[in-house]
Amino acid sequence: MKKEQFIKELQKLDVKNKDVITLYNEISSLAMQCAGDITPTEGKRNAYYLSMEFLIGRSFYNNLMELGVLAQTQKILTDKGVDINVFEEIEDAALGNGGLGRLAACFLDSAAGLGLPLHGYGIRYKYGLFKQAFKNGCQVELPDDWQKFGDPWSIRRAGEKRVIKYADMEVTAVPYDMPVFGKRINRLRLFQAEGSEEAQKISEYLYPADDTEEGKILRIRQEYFFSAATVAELLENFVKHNGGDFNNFPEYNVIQLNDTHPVMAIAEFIRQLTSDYKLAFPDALRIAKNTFAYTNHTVLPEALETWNEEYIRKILPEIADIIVELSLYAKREQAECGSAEAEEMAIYKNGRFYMANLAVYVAKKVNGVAKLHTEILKSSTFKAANKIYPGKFQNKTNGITHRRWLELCNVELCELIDSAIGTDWRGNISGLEKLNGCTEKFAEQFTAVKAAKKHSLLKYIADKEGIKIPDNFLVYAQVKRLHEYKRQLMTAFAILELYFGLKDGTITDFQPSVFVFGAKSAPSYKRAKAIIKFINEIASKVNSDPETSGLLRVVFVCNYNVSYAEKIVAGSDVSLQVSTAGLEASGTGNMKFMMNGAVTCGTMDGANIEIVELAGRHNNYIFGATVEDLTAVKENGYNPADYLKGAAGRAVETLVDGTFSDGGDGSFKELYDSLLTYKDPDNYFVLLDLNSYVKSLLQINSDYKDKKSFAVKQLNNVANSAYFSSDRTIAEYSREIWELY
Ligand code: 26V
Repeated sequence: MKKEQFIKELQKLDVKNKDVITLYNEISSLAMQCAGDITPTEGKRNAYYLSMEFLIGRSFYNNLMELGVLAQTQKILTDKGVDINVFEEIEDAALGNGGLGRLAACFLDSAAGLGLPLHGYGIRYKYGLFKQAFKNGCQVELPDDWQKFGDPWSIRRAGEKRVIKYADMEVTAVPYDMPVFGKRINRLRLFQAEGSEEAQKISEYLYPADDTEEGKILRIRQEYFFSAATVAELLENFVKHNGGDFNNFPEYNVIQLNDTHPVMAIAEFIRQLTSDYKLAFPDALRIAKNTFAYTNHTVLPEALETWNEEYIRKILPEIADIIVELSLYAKREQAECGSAEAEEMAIYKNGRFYMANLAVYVAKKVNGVAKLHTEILKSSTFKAANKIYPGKFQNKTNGITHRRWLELCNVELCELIDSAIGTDWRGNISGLEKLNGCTEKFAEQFTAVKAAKKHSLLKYIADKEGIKIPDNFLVYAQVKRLHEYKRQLMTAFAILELYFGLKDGTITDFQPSVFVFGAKSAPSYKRAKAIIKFINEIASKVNSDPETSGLLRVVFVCNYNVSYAEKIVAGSDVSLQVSTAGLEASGTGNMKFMMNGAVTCGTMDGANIEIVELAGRHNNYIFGATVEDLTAVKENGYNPADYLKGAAGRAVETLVDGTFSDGGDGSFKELYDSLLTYKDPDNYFVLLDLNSYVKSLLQINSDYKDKKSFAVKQLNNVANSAYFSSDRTIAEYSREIWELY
């Protein structure tokens, strides 16, 4: 980056009579011009990250920070009478749904930061994840036309377009390149589908509804579309730069599959090697086995992708043939296994393709995303495969980029850290550990920083949501996708218990507290939507009750996204991570909160376990059943009604006793039934853990009275959060999977 040139040009920029969007585009384009070349270094070893989602968020501030010109840009703009914060009007690029997509963005950032050649490949959706509005407390989805502000951070590469063929149509994949700035510039290449109206649909929506055959086929088209375009490009580049001997392909290329969505790339790789380059199937398979690695991000059975063979055969017959062939090879290799094990590992059974099993069979390495998750993969989800492929499974605990999630979102805390331990930690995040020695000394200053960040958050919430929360409130936050296993409903019940307790005087001496929720529900996920409505009903009641509103408030922020998260993680005191043990693969929000000095109130699940291992259990609040406890509970027969005594019962009954209205759609009764009357009720053990959850929340509330000792707990979390920088995660992938060092 020619920084000086950028600064010079910026100084010359005429800002008069220009609206925010024009200025945004002009300044961003200037940065792009000064950035330099963004083509991967050909001829060398590169790693490629294939992902259906890249949840980049807002690029403007982050890119200027990475380029080292953010502070100067702010100053120059201020001198010209422009407040740099006006660009917050530019909405996020939300080309992802949640943790999986944000992880992909954090990984690209860290690799560039570490100077490692990792490049992203995905889809340039016309519309990102829907924008959320609330109507009578219910979620309504609106299209997210993120490109309406322009897309100055992408370069269209029309010269590198290629045709992707399906049995019934042809589609042109046009690459758009986005630079990823750091010590080196890496590239995120997103393909846009062009051609007929049908063709364009392929890159129109992220996760189009797939409850019909048509929807499922569109999804298969999407997965194949970017996988095929990527594979074709990598093979072509290899021939051009590394000679024609594909045996050497794995020496120069490693392809990481982010969950099962890009697993079709394996079949396509074999198809192109055998059909276009005339290799024998066994050779192509051997090369694939040395090229691909796969990351699993969930153990929920309903989220492990399987496809109806018929659908794939209809639009991609050669791919269907190859998957069947692969399943035969796998079976032969796995012949020594018992029939139950063979069944568990089957790639093709009962007319369906099991994409995770295909990935596990071919990938040279398979990884989980937190210690517990990897253990569950090895001992349960992929038990048989772990037995016959020892050493294939690895753990790579997730991380988050501390540049966006600390340096960008919490300048004030960073300055305090600088004053305590100097600035070296900014170059090497493990330096944060030095803070361990001075947590007592800095507790008061930390309290002041937290108060300032909380003030900005609460002001932002007041402006956006129209709900005013006083600055002295303790902030508990639960922000993440809405899903039953994440148990936002359990938090809702806990709030009701606090509310009733405050009203009837059984809870006294309570520090004023606000619960902040942020979450989108999948559009077709009725129960998750009912939970949103329920929480919004609770918020209206609690916030408008003069008896309690000085002590307890609830806010469900609308359209939670990366930019909102940047404010919430910096301004909160308590991070709620309360998933059913064993079900949250890792979580990454938990890490963002920790790094910004929120204590975790959570279950022994995902990366929470590693968080408390590092920051100390006494500095966090762990409650609820563990994986082992749940195994025992299930064996003994779980009856949720046993846990309805007292306050819990009263909270749960509000679903059906007329306290709240679901607008007449019966959705609250359905939630109630799912907890108490259906077969295998309360699948996620909400009632089992509710009591200990409320106790934990009250303990936090009581501990908060001693501001100093609470701040020490929070600082101990900051001091031990370096491990959760994605720089550490990426260094591990690079050494142990990608062999980039
Ligand atoms: C997808 C679906 C789709 C069908 C309905 C149920 C359901 C449930 C979960 C998912 C999640 C798919 C994968 C995913 O996003 N996993 C997340 O990956 C993060 C990054 O590794 C990790 O931190 C989160 O714990 C994990 O849920």
